[in-house]
Order: sequence, then structure tokens, then C-alpha cells
Amino acid sequence: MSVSAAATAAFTEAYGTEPAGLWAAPGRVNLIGEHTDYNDGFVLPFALPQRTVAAVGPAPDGRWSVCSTLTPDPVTFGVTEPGEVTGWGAYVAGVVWALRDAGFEVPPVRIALASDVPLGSGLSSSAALESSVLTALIDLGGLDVPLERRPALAQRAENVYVGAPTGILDQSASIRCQEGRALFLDCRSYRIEQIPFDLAAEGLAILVINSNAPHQHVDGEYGERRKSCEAAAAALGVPALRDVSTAELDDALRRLDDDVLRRRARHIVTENQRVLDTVSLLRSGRVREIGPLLTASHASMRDDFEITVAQVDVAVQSALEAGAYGARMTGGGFGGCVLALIDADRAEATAAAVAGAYEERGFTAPTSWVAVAGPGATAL
Ligand code: GAF
Repeated sequence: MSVSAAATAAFTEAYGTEPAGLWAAPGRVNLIGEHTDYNDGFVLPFALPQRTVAAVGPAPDGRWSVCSTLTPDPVTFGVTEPGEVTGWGAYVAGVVWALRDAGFEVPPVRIALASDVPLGSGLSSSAALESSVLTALIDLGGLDVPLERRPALAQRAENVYVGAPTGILDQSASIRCQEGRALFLDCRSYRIEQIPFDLAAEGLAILVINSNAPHQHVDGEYGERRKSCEAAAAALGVPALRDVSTAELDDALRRLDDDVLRRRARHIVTENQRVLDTVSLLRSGRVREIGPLLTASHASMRDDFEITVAQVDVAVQSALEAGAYGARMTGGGFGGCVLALIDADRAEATAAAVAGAYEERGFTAPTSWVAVAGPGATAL
């Protein structure tokens, strides 16, 4: 059954009527630029074809209800404040709250969700959920919310209502990405550039390898990294680490007296530059040449930002040994997925090499697929 059919069936089953419409929003792969978003820096995600579909219809009782294929019993709530709805329903209540808090009249609706975005794998399943619901509420309510404002509303739902201190990467990707493009986003100005990203035309592919490693300590470690970056920026007297260039890096590192802060800052400053270098290469069609930047990004996340785990390091290493031009973990870290830039005809061989390396080490088997850049959030 397609994801749309699953969402429609869940809606009918839960509410005994047909939905008024379907809205979809994708997960994402971040090509490069990790943990740079909350440092006012640069990111370069593209949308996955995998997405969350929200089947939505009016709610006669004036409240909001949401269920999913995984949780068929609806969670129902009225007007709430952060903290009042907990668990996964908080992502939906948070979107309603963020829109209302911004002054919009939000229509009461019933929602059923279905998704083929792998959960908890660093592919932004929560942003896909938020963005599908946000888009549905905006369309059904006839709300005047321009596209460029939407990611910050979904991010606020996550930051303030759900309580996760994430940046704006995932919601921007889910809402603003376009098919066949990577989204170059300046997380300070929200300026975007849609970068053509048609790898098949170059005989290339991005292989996504889900490490299937259990996520551990994700929330606490993420918050720690964010605090370290803010502390480093404060010690250097700049608004954010975005304001330190690679030319100024050595001097900045000398001025930080804490080795952990030094390494965290070095990751962010060099990662921002790697995004800019990747964008320059893509703009001039030199796609293969981004490989070493991807691999350098991984080394920086492993050694300086310390957010990788053995499974993702092994996936990167074995993809490179199998001939990948470059490979890196994508997403927040502590598990999740790796992407590898490969010749299109090497997908099976690369996936098999990684699977073999996992088997040797007794890791849970990985799951791999070729990802192409899909569309952003939309009514279906
Ligand atoms: C997670 C967060 F939600 C993003 O905001 C971003 O910081 C990412 O980790 C790391 O680049 O996905």
C-alpha cells in the first residue's frame, strides 16, 4: 500500500469519514554542513523521496485530533500551551501552538499520518511530520504564511513545545527543497539558492546507508554540542561561530583555553568552509570533486565534534575502500545514516562491502538505498 493510501485508510478507520485532502512532506539527507545551522552557518540538504503524508479533514468538535498508522487511537487536544501534550502528539500540538502564537487562526482538524521516512535514523522524520501538518493547516485555514517563514514556525514547535534545541536545517529542507536540487541555505539570513543536483546525468549516485545503530544519548549530547559552540562564540566575542573565518581560525583557537571548545569550534569553522567549497564545485559542475570534502567533514565530526559511533565510521571507511569518491555521516549523529558519493553502477557493490564489514564486526545489518533529490512539502 502507498503511504497516501495508508494515511487515507488510517483516517477513515479512526474518524469514520473521508479526509478533505492529503499533504506530504519529505525527510532529508544533508549533503554537507552538520551542526552548522545553530551556529548561523551554512547547510546543503536535499529532500528524500520518502515522506510523511497527513490525511486531514475538519473537526466538528472544534478540537485537534491526530492518529497514525503506528498509533491508531487518536490523541485529542484543544488550545494548549507547551508541555500540555507530550509524546509524539507534541509535534502536532506544537505546530498548532506555534501558528496560534504567531497570531494565526488555526482551523480545528482531524489528522491521520503515515510515513515511509525511517524513524530515528537521522533523516528528519520529525521535521517531515511537522512540515506535513503545518502545510495542511496553512492550506486548509487559508493562512497567509509565506514559504520562507514556515521553517521557523515548525522549528519553534520543536524548540519550545517539544523542547528539543534543534536548528533550522531539517524544517527548511522538508519545506523548501525542490526536486533535482540541493538547498544551499544561509541559516542566518535564511537566503537560499537551489543548486542543480542531478547526479544520474553525471553517472553518479548518492548511496544512503542506514547504520541501524541504536541512537544513544542523542538529546543530551546534541544540547551539549550546542552549548559548547555558544560558549566558544562568547569567549571569542562573536555573535556565532559563523563569524569566524578559516583565515582567523588559528588565532581564534589560540584564544580558547579549553581543548574541547577548541575542537568544537574547529569543526564548525571548517565545516562552514566545506559547505561553501562544495557549493562552488557543484555550481561549476565538478561533482566528483566534492568527494574529499565529504570525507573531511566526516573526519571532523569524528575527531573534533565527536558525534560519530563505530557503525558509521565503519560504513564510511568501507564505502571509501569500495571506491566511493567521498562518504560521511549525515544528520545529528550518534548513529543514523551515512551517505557515499559513488559511480551509479557501484551501488550494489558498495552496499555489499559495507554489509560485509558489519557482519565481520557483529553489527546489526545496515540498510542501503540510492537517494535522489525529491520535492519539498506539498498538497497532493
Ligand atoms: C539535527 C537537528 F535537528 C538539525 O537542526 C541539525 O543541527 C542537525 O542535527 C545537525 O546538522 O538533525
